[in-house]
Amino acid sequence: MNTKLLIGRRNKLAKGLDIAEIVIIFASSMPDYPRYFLQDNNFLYFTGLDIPDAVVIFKKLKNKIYSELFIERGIPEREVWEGKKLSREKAKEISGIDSISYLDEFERKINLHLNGSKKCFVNTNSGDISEPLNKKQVFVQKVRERFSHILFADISGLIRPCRTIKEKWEISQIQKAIDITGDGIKSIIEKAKPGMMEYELEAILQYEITRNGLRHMGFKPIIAAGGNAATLHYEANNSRIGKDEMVLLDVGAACNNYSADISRTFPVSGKFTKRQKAVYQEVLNVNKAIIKIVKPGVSLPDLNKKTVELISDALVRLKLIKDKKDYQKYFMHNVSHHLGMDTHDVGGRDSVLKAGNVITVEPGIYIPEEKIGVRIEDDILVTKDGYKNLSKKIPKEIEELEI
Ligand SMILES: [Mn+2]
Repeated sequence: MNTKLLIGRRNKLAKGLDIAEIVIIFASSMPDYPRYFLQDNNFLYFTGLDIPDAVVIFKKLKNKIYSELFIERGIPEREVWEGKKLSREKAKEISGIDSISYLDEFERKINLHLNGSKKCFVNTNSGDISEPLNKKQVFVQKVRERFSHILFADISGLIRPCRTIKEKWEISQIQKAIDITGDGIKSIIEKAKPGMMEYELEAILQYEITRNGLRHMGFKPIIAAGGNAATLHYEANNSRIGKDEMVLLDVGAACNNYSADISRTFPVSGKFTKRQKAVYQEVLNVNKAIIKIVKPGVSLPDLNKKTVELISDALVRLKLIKDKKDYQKYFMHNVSHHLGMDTHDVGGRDSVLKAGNVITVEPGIYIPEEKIGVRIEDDILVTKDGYKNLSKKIPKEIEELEI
């Protein structure tokens, strides 16, 4: 990533800030095994740094933004065990931030900055009230005691205008994640056989992703055979796949924290049953119809409304409901969300689309009593005059899924 991009993002952030406002973003901490380190997306977005336990602050000075970064100081005795910490020079080179201090100076320096501030934006990630306070919350608590005049606010509203409009570089990261996810999906469809466990298909996906240079997935993959596909967030992936079952995949690799989010449903034996094909065709038609209406000015609720209309008609045709109002029995989620560094990215459920947004389109029909669940999800870039389907190369036509 080049520093120009990062500087541009920080300048954009400055536009939403007033003098006497300060932004404090904490990096993630290193978790215990078996969880792997995953950087805080806001920290990564504004610094480009993938290191744990750092802090960055932003303040508006006249028309410019002042940035200061706090990183861990390398202690030679510990570095023998843990490896070298990122140097100040290297941190400066990657982030383009000139003022770099060590974390042991954070408390003293932040107090000076806070002295003149009226409002402070922090990425607290408030979380579960039964959990012990995380270090960000401890920080906020301390500052509140010391500076009772400072208002605190969560950072999400401030960063939303930045992160929802994707830069070219970000789109290329999402595209790479999608393409590699697509390779994984194709490989799964090729290798899947009745009698295999769902987690064997997960292993194929993980292998393809790793082999192609990405280290992890953007979210826990859903690999759901037969009736499991009717559980929307089925993540156990530990059932045996039956002979005539379809398998629903809802998966996405992550590239530099940018996630793909793709759903495909295929017949494990290579042939749909008549009923499966009928349901599949209906969902596919809705998927295509909704993608076609994506353009700037259309809102996510507009997409939902149209989806409900189309799915209700389909459910009547499939003889599942008589009254269209009953559609919720077989379709119970939203058709779209923003996609980016977070799989369900910042942007909100009610947003009006703008060029540069990336969203999912994911209609589905779930019939637990028939052990059928179909979802077809594509990732769509909103362009100036319409859309670009970033996942159009991943097979979804009936002929492509049958052998
Ligand atoms: Mn999705």
